[in-house]
Amino acid sequence: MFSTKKARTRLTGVLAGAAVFALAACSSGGGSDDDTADAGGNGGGDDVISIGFSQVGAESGWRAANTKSIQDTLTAENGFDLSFSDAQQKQENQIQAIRSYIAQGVDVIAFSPVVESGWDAVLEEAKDAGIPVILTDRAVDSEDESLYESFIGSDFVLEGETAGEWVSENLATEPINVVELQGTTGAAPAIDRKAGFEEATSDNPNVTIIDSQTGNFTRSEGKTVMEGFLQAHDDIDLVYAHNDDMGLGAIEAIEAAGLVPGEDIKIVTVDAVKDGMQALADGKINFIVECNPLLGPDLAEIAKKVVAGEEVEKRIVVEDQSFTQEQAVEALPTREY
Ligand code: GZL
Repeated sequence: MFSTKKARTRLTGVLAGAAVFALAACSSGGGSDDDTADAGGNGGGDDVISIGFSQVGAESGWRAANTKSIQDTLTAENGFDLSFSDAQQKQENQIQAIRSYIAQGVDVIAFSPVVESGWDAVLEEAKDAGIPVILTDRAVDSEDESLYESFIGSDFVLEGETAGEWVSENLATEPINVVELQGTTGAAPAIDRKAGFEEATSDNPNVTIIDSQTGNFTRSEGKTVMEGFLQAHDDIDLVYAHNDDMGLGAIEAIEAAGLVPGEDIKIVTVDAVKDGMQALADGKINFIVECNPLLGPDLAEIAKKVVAGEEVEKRIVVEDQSFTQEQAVEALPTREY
């Protein structure tokens, strides 16, 4: 269990608070309800949790939904004082943000690491400062699991396997040439979705990945890379895109080339955000594996437990589902994101 700065401060605060209360009781009473008098000195009251969150960026519809879930949940009404930063998909910006939260003396830090590697030094600094860290959405490859309290997110390998199994069973009953739009280079979802898809299709000789390149999880880069694939290959049967946004960019490129997405070239993606589900319902995408972005409530619950010094699970995997075109038509009216 991480003896958090807040937990230690709370004990000190209670003693100090008792002292302050005793003094106030002797005085004319009144006194300010200003929380800055809090022994924790963290700007909020004793019960307010100050949390610093470093977000990857605003690169996709998934990221927008994830940010909304976090900002809608970590509110003052729910007992949080949230400091939020957008790293514009740059690791150096996230490291800078985490250092600023350490300097600020927040009770807890949470972040979605844009890439898996290069975090040990800054996580050591947080640990030395007695500030617990929670990972959301994406994982880090640190050997030292004491550097973070918990990971909350999806199983990206399973997402890739689900996509691959559907392709193998539904499309690769004859030889198919696949082009892959990878997510951000070095990001856990890109590494794992690639591995899962390859694992699930490795026993089907009909599946051949003829090209694979990063589209950085964005619609514009997905379109540009797909334009290159169409220039380089005249026998593409399927696009496997690591997220809806790159798949939507591929649709634009396919249509600009005079081909019909979902028919001439099939498309399988991951996320199941509204725009992707609409394209699936419209027949331009053939199958989508969901990646649930609504991580705010889980993060709030874990943060409260961590700050209270309670044990938490090291890895909390959120449930994902998948959708065919028919299922998308049914699901669209009630989708939250
Ligand atoms: C997955 C998340 C990925 C999404 C993309 O948990 O990290 O990043 O699949 C997003 O849409 O950009």
